[in-house]
Amino acid sequence: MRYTLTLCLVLALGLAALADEKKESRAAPNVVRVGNPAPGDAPVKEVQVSAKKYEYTPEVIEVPVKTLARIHLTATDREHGFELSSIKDSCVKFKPGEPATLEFYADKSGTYEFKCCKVCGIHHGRMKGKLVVK
Ligand SMILES: [Cu+2]
Repeated sequence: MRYTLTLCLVLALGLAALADEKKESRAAPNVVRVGNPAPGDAPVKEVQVSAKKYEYTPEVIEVPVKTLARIHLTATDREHGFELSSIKDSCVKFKPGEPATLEFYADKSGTYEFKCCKVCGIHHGRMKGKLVVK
């Protein structure tokens, strides 16, 4: 009997710890990190990008190499997406009033195309821009 009680207590504590962990990982639901992880001491460049049918402002983002680009995405008319074409699973979607942030550590210089990854209308396919790392 005592053994069963102890076991129940241990299980309950374990579940509570699990629940806590889940809460923590959900703390920042709208930040998506893509690509290689950034070293802890990497400089950060904050960039604001707004999206509407069918363009991003700005269309060209410049980030110094070996910098963490923290790209804050807002939509002004309807839901849009932002995806780095050459980076797998980098699509982030965001709606008016529900911004999102994409973090990308630019460890190599080059030009990364980005595009909308949420079908947003007839000219969705031309909604593109460039992230220039130099
Ligand atoms: Cu679109």
